[in-house]
Amino acid sequence: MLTIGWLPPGSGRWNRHLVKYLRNTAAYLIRPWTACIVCVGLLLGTAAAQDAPSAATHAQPLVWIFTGLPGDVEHLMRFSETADLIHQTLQTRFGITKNDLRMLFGEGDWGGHEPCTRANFDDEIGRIVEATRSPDARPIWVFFVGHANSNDRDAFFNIGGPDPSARALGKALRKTRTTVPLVLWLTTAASGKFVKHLTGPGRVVVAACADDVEDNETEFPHVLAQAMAAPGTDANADGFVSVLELFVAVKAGLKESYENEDLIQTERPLLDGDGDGQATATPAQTDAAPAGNVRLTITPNQ
Ligand SMILES: [Ca+2]
Ligand SMILES: [Ca+2]
Repeated sequence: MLTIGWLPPGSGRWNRHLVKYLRNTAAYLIRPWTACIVCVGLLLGTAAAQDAPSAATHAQPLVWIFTGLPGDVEHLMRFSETADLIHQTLQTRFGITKNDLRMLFGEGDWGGHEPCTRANFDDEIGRIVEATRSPDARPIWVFFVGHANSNDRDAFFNIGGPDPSARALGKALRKTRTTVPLVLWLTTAASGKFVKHLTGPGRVVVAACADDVEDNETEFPHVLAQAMAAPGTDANADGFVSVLELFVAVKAGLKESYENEDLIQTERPLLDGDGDGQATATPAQTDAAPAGNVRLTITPNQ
């Protein structure tokens, strides 16, 4: 109760009660505002914690390479060469250890890698989710290489056994922790159709083509493998190769590749770096900045 009752004005007791009354009134008025300020502060703090890159943003990533069914012998040889180059470059140029690198390839036993069957694929996707939830989680890069196809409703990555759909893959990856950077290299045909299912906070998604073109096969994975190995890909010479630098290098490589073959370029890679599902060929700062911040460290002897 905020009252001073009746006392003779000007008496010592009156003054003491007046001071106490004013103090109580001020406390009463300030309390809700203080609570609001604390709440807003906590909300901002939480938002900042969610938006802030994980402490391990620049740690070397864990990497998965999924190469699906390659097709005929000619494609088998080409995809094998490309997947091996990515696999080798990650180890030699970027110092990714074998323990941090998983590759599934085609069918049967090819190059000592486990086959990319549906069961193995699902197991590895489960491991990716688990890895993001580990207390000492590091960034994760995932490469999808091979073939894919689409219909009006969905797209499918061609592997041994039932093909995982873009929708199913998106659902399986929904439990990843968003503070752990996740880079998805969708290098196949129809990859543009995967983007809306796989985009999300903390993710950088690169697709070989838009969702309405190139439903046959892409040059993207082969150009990407070359770019990863090329010294010039570290365009700003800072000792790191970012997703953005790789994306820019692949774009240039594709342009050159199509020009050399005297073909009209139908394959235009897209990047979504801010998780809004809008992937573009010329990323705005909101997409480019996150893609520039996720990177591979070049080992000192390279
Ligand atoms: Ca760089
Ligand atoms: Ca975007």
